[in-house]
Amino acid sequence: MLNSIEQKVLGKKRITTDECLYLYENAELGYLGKLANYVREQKNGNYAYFNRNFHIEPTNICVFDCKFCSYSRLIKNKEDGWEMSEEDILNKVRSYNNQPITEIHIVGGVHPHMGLQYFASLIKKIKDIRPDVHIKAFTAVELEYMCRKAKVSYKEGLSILKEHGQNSLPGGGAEIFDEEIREKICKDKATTAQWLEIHETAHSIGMPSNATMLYGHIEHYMHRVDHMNRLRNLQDKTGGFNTFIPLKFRNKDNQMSHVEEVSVVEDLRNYAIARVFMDNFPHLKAYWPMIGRNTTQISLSFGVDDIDGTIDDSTKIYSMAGAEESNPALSTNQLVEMIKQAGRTPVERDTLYNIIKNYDIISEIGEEVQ
Ligand code: V47
Ligand code: SF4
Repeated sequence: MLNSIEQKVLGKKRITTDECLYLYENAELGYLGKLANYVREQKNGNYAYFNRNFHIEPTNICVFDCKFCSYSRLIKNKEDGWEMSEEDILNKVRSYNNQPITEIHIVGGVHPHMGLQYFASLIKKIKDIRPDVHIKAFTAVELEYMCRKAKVSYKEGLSILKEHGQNSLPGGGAEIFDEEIREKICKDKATTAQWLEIHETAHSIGMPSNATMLYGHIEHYMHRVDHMNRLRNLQDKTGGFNTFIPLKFRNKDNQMSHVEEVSVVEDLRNYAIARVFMDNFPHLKAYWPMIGRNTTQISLSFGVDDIDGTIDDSTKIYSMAGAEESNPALSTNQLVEMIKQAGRTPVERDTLYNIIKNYDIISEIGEEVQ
């Protein structure tokens, strides 16, 4: 079977869900790396993308209680959590006024008092300060809650946010689509069908999005295959996804701390299989604050072509869950060096993968990298 899978991949043919499961169960790391690297280089050459962004997490107070989440504080334990005021948020945006960031990533807990109108007006105010910046905001879980509370359809809710300046959706909240596993780790929040419908609706009104998969907890390989297959099918229909982002489950300080984390070998195998299976996703992202700088560098040889952004110490989701990066921030210079050391060409992109700077060309013509 490995031989026929290899022939398909080299012939740019799609592999089936059974073949994907076979790879998870049987293929060793070196073999997978070779296949994934072939696909990666066909799609993205030697480029390794990053962007200049920062995160705003308006609150970690959440009406839901996902078992893997180390970050949220239930509304009943409100005093342990944080809530940024609108002025705090706008001041944070103003603090980047002289910096060439291209993206603001806004996600947080699902707060019962921060609704659609509040966020729409917030986005408008952010855009008034930085009209040039792309706003990637709100997971499908936050959007489902906002629309339900505001009694509007997903299309109406998303259109309001779009009119106020929101450009795209991040990929969070997908977790694992299998309904039985979802019931065990994050019951009550947006269902699989709702997550997929919200992304489909966003694509239909011209808002692209990303997709994630939380892996390495109580799911089995077949659940990862099922998850990626549902995304691949939706992408066939809409073409609206930019990037697939596998997220490794981290076990510190959450209700699933007894579940052991998977190995780095498993992380790399997972990236490689995702790259081979998700043939209609243009990009595969390793989110560096989650897996650390070393694994991120190696992932660039296992299918990954994007390592997210400078982030500037502005997210707590992973440090609170035990990720290597306790204060995630890398200067552009550090990201560029990290990529070069891995033998790839550093390319700064915007959210939609338009090239802003190719750092190989720039260093060849002697321009200073800042
Ligand atoms: O949906 C929460 C994950 C996600 C843990 O679109 C955890 O560019 C591991 O989706 N261990 C939110 N993961 C973050 C997210 C994201 C991040 C970076 C870039 C983009 C993008 C999207 O974080 C949640 C959940 O799957 N998460 N807790 C944990 N203990
Ligand atoms: Fe809330 Fe998101 Fe954490 Fe779930 S993962 S508890 S929805 S913040």
